[in-house]
Amino acid sequence: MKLCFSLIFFSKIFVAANGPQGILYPQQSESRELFSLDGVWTFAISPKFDQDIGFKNQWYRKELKKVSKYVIPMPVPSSYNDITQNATIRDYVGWVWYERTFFVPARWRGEQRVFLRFGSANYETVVWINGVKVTNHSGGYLPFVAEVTKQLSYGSENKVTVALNNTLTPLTIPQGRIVFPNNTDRYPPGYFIQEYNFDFTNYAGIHRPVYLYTTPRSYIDDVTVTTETSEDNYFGTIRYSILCQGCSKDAMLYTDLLDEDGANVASNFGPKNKISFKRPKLWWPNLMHERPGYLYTLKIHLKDGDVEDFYRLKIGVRSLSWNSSGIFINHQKVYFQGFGKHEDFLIKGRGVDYSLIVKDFNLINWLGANSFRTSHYPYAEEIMDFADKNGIMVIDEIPGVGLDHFGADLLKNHLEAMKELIHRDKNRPSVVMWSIGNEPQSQKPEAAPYYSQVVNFTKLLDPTRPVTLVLSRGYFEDKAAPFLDVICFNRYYSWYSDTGHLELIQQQLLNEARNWHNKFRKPVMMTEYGAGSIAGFHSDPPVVWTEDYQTALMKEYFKGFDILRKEGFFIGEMIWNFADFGTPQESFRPTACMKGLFTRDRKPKMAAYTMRKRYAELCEMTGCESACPSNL
Ligand code: BDP
Repeated sequence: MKLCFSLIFFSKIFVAANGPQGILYPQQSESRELFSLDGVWTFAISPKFDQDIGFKNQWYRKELKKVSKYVIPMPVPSSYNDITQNATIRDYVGWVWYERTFFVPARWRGEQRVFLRFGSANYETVVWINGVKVTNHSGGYLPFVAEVTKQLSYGSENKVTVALNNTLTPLTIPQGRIVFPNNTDRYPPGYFIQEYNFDFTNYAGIHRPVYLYTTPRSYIDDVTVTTETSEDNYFGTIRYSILCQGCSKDAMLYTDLLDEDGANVASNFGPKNKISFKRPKLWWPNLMHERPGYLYTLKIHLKDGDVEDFYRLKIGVRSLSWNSSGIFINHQKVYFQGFGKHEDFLIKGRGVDYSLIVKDFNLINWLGANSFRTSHYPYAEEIMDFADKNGIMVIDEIPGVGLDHFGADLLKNHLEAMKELIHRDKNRPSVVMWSIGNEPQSQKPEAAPYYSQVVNFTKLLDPTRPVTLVLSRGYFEDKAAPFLDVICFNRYYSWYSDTGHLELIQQQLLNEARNWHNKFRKPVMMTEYGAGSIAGFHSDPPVVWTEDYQTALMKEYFKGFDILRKEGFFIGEMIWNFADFGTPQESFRPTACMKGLFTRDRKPKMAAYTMRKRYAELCEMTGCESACPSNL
């Protein structure tokens, strides 16, 4: 393959100014070591009415078992809610404490830097190493990292302590509030409840892997990659910029582009450069090509005097563009066929679990889907890796669910979460759209300046992807749509409105989708529709909560979608939800939200078979014929 060097060979190396800025996924390499701190940690909750006791009494300087009467084992990663038989722990709101010990090899002393990285912990987190605070983080769904080189004891035992608080307030993303009822006849003194504007369990805990990893003193701190293809897809271009930490001005960076077999396709050097080459193997979405999800490896080699660092980043080469009627990948129009999901499972709640990830991607392929939305928060990097590899397009959503008032302080936190999300996922080919939230009260006048700022900020950080916000207010009142590239809307015709009247679905769907497009002249897609069903409930003619009703409802939507798709502006359908998922206790929910195609433990309902057939037929109509499932 021909190699094309750009003109910026000798541009100055980028040296990060104030400590680590990157949040690259930790990995082993010729120059890096990686230790997992996952396993069983020690856990304690704070006494309900003395929430600050752990801070006042400096629990992080002691052993938890010596300061708390009730110390139990707790798996990491996992939510803590469903692990015990204790309802107080399940429903706990406030500060909980985690602790574990670990050894650090003596060989790490000296020339290495050591970092401690959490994939996520919900929501407010403070971390100490050997009693010394090393970092804190707000937000439940994104990674954070601290350099701990100086706090560790080498060749001996160390202790990490984590204090974590799941309380949601009007200023957190997502919002919540603590409500103290004032009727003392009915509630004991100090009684309060946590309320929030969403229906999924606010699982809490250390939800994603915890790693300790090393880098050399000078190291590759961050990489940003964008790709494009020529109009005929004959040329691919990869642009990259690399941030180096601790590097001298003479440090050199080299890059090799490797194909999936490890063969070198192109090489280049410099901190900011481009690689252009002929006949790239493109990253295609599932169903748009026989070989979806092709990934290259960008191997980065830093040489700073006698220090060397190596980092390998998986990248997909694809172009992404959009206009008023569609989104295009590699210059071909995309039709989304997928669903909203949740990170949710029995016992572990929202904890990362590879068996569930692999199972879910098997089911995604079995269904013949090409996309999902990370409703209603960023999913684990381990899940996103599978989306990249499988060619599953992702609408990557921030946890801004159900926002109902829009002040400057909230905006600050929203922008920070956006920044962290883009920082984490900017290089993923699967991410084809940013979603800046779900179902806000976007009819409020304050929503206009608020969302215009979130959109501008998002575009400033990443101009290469379209931005959406998932809407539920009417097209006639919504104030956020003018700022968006794509209109996503959620509706539950014949479920929450006109319950039982399946005959109204088509009319309502057609009118509303057309009105969104006519008013705003943007591509439109439906990001939620559906009905609850309890597996095993049946009736003919169908009634609500039966599997029959759920499938009958879906078929009415399908008829509407087919009409809309032919009108050119309607770009996708995502059912709510992939699987049933846990909710807080509510009298109208039988332990979970039951709108899944699968039960919570991944057994197919009738709806799953109906969807599988639908997506196979859709593929025949919109996808690449030879990529469609043939065995139905
Ligand atoms: C929608 C929300 C989604 C809910 C769904 C429902 O976006 O999170 O689970 O309603 O009620 O409004 O099932």
